[in-house]
Amino acid sequence: MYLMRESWRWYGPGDPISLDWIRQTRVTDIVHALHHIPNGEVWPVEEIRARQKMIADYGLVWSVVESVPVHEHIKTQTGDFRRYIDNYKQTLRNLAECGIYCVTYNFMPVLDWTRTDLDYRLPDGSTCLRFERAALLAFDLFILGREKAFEEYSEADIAKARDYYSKMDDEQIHKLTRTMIAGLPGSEESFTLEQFRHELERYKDIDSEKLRANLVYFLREICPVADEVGVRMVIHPDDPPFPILGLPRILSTAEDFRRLIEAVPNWSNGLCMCTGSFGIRPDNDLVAMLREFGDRTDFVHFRSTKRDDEGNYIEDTHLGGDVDMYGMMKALLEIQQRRKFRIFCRPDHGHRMCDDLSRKSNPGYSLYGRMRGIAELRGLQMGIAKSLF
Ligand code: DNO
Repeated sequence: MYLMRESWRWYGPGDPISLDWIRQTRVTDIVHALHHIPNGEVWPVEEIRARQKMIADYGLVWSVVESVPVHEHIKTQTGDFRRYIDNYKQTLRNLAECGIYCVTYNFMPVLDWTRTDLDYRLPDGSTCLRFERAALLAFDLFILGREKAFEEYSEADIAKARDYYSKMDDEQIHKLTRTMIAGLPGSEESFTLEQFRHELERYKDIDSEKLRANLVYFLREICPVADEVGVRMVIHPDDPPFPILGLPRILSTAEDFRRLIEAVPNWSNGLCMCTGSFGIRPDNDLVAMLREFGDRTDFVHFRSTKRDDEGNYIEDTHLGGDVDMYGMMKALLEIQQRRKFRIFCRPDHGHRMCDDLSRKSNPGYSLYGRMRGIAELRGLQMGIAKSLF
């Protein structure tokens, strides 16, 4: 019987959730990145090894990189993008030399993941991350003031956003702005409004087809190297999986990934199955995606969202929400038995609950919330595995 390997994302020595605590969750593997190295530069072997040692001192193994960030110049194919691609290849070689073979990345323009509320209170007193469409629109139309936005939304939407905005005080405006563009954990960029407008400008002539072409170009460059050194590149889906702020999207559906592997069939071209991101769209059949792409799925983010009919969603408990976690776990375990080659999984964002509420931690990356998640998932995995295999 082969189980998936349970991992935990650790942000490094500054993470309030220490390796000492992480090992008490009984996960075996660590998901990590060298966040101190500027985006686009090579990750030196010595630095990778130093982190591996720090992690190994706690009996844990750094198995997955999340992420080696893709420089904006690569996404837009401007400036120094060739140098950044060469650096990326070298980083992959260095990681493989250190025995790390699973690398997550995303190809989302300007912003990594986006939410409008990082501390939404649930009836039981815990808090979760939330995406509220009216808040996004209010930001886009009235705070950012993106001109084109007025052509993109319906009259009714604009009216709703205007109403939302008119009820905000300065502090709320400031908070929403920070939430949107100051960089959530894992994203390597943080902007002021002015800088952000400038970044958006770079994408004015880049639609999703162009962005997809740039991704294919990037993968055709790096995948031969990744194949050679045995690194699986697992792309993280767009989060949220629809266009925001006029920016193009390229990995929101099964069809998007299908197109990507048709264009770049290399072994190293893999997928990070983020159940929370893909799960936001009711037209994504997650279990079917696993059945189709299971052989390329080396890394899983377990998280469940609960959506309403107005385009809003909250991040629910790991077994709650809209995602069929039982179906996902069962499909993954079947794939795992066939492949044998270990699939890594981690509890993605957790609620802030109990002592989390008095501790500062990275939004989504609380201790107890994620620990509740991994405990529930561990039981689910064990229960299914024992009854099936
Ligand atoms: C958020 C994460 C993302 C993810 C990157 C992968 O919690 O899911 O920041 O790590 O998009 O490149």
